[in-house]
Amino acid sequence: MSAFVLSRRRFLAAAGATASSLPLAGCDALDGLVGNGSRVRDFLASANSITYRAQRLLVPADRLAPEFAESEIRQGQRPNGSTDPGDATYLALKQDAFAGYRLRVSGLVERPLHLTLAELRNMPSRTQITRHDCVEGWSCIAKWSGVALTRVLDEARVKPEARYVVFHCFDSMPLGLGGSVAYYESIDMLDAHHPQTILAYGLNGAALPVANGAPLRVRVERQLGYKMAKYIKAIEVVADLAPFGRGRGGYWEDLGYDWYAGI
Ligand SMILES: Nc1nc2c(c(=O)[nH]1)N[C@H]1C(S)=C(S)[C@@H](COP(=O)(O)O)O[C@H]1N2
Ligand SMILES: [Mo]
Repeated sequence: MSAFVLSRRRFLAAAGATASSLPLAGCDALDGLVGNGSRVRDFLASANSITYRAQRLLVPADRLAPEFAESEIRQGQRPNGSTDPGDATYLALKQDAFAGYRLRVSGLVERPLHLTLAELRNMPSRTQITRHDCVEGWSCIAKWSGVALTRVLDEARVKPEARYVVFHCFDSMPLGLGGSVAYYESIDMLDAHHPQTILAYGLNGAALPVANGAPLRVRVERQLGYKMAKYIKAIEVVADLAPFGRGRGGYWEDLGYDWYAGI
């Protein structure tokens, strides 16, 4: 089991190093390397599905990620990726301290929802001190507060054919030559219903800062940092990931990272 995890980490480190060591102007190179039908991409994809199935078989569905004591929080959560989205819709909401924010929950649900921050905060909350591992090789221990995603999904009444939860974000990221695309991510229903998967609105005892994804970001504690979408605009429950982006289940996945980033 530990040997398996170790080789998994090594594989991720290697994959991450390849992608991140490409020069910035290398979007083209990256696209070529991991474009549809490329051998590199097919290899990464097949290794990923083996890992995903192996972990789903070996790791109990409800296994908890380690939690820590307050004394183990050594610094603030290091902001990474987007830290100050400039998108017009986001800026308008931020100006008003997110009073106009509504979390949209749609897709394969009986009851689509539009939840205000106050409504989310009034739902039963969960606080957990966990370690965030970024694929770039750094970690941070922080205290996160929010509502369990499973509660929100229960409220929306997920239909039986649901397989994934897609998170749509406010921030846009570079993609291709001068283009940009909204950050998005996805997880399976097993992680969506996991007790530590929360929609967080609090960090280290205060409101979630803009740098870390205000007003709402997801914590998926058994996976790497890039799975934990910040600046969540909407949640869509789906049976298929193909219609989104380039069909790989997330912004970074569309650039060649693993969809399942279990740690
Ligand atoms: N919307 C959005 N979510 C995102 C990112 C981003 O750029 N945009 N970066 C990801 C990555 S790579 C990491 S490590 C974490 C960083 O979260 P933090 O800023 O709270 O440390 O957010 C993830 N979620
Ligand atoms: Mo990351």
